Amino acid sequence: MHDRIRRTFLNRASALTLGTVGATLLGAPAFAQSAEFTLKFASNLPATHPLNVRIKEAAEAIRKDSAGRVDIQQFPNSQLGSDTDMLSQIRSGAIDFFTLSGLILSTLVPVASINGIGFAFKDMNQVWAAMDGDLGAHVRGSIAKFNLLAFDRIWDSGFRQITSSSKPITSPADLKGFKIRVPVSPLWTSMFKAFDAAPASINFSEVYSALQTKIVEGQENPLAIIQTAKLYEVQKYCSQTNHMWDGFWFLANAKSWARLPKDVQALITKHINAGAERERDDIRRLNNTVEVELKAKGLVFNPVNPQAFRGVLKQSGFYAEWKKKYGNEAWALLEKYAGKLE
Ligand code: X2X
Repeated sequence: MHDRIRRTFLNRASALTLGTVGATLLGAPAFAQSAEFTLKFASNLPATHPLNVRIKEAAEAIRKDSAGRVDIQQFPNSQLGSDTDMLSQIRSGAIDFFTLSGLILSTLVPVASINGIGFAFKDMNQVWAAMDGDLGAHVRGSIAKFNLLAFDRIWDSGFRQITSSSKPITSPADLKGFKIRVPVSPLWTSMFKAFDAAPASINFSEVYSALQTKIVEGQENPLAIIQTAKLYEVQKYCSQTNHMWDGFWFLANAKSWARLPKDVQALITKHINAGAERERDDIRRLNNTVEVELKAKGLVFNPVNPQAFRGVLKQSGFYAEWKKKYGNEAWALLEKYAGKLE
């Protein structure tokens, strides 16, 4: 009994993030005073995903280069709530930094989903040219109107693939009536409706259990996420549709950002953008090995003919509809990099 209480107490004490109290209680020397700027970063991804690994590394570099003045606390794995919750928190300033898919951000900033238009980008060269070029600049400009700052470099999520527990998706016809989880975003729902699927909007924090309990048959995500979130444990098939490219904007609450001194802003910007470049490299390398690893875990892969899927979207009026929603200027920027879509 006594032991159990003590262990619980120790766990609690060591769980304190800003160690001063815990360290003193445990008899360790009370080290450095707490930081001058304590900032919260939140993400929906597991701690093992390259995005969180590189942000942890950047936070350490920032702590060191600022001689302990800046402490970025990291909350991966939807610890602070679902994407929908975290989006409200970054808007109110309850969290300072948040990595969010542009497609989900589009519930606030409509044009932010434009990079997710189905079968637009053919490869990563097109993606980086667009996102580091005029299309990305246009999206960041729109984000800035909502009291949010998007850092220059978008982080890679990857091309998305469809997984399923019931059957492989080999042609567009296999999507008819298919119960698929999609993130909370009108573009995702619209695209899977164009295939006559039955999309259900579910935040990422609920995806594993939704698949496990068979509330939905399938979901779609890049391989790096299928692996790090262990979705292969509750899915059998992986269809290599590459149906859209998705990335994470590193967002700051503009008001909390403006309160930071210029030198602190410069330090954070430098290390976070450098982290994004490294993470892009990690994902590129991971894409060469992850398929073999997932196959070894039992996932069954199949290729598809992307033209067949693209044809259905075109016929259904999907491209025309979204061109109208985004407007000619934004659409022209997408086509500048992806080529003519209609
Ligand atoms: O929710 C998802 O599927 C994820 C993790 O890919 C996004 O953040 C869009």
